[in-house]
Amino acid sequence: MTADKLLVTIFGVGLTALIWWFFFGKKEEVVEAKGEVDIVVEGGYKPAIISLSKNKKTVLRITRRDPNSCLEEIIIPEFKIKKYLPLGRTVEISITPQKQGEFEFHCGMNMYHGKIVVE
Ligand SMILES: [Cu+2]
Repeated sequence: MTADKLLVTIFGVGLTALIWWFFFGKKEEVVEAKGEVDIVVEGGYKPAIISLSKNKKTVLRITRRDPNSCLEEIIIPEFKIKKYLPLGRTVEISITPQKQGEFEFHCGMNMYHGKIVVE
């Protein structure tokens, strides 16, 4: 194998790994909230999957940076939460999960999704 072929192969493998990471690795990242967690709203929720402990109060600190009006509301049905998120300001939502499970949250139009995992 010549040097340039080797280089192309290495580049190809690297690119494949990067694409895989982008679509599978990054999105499935679970962030553990230790009493509080920061969530940035920008083209979705970052992080989108948050793990909490049962019976422990957790503060979700949510900051919307996306001017898209679609994301101006956050709804967490399980905790009966519906909050307006002003652009660029941090809104704090406190929740104390009473049971284990996975609970979705989403924007006002149910287009962007995130998940709270209670362990
Ligand atoms: Cu929406």
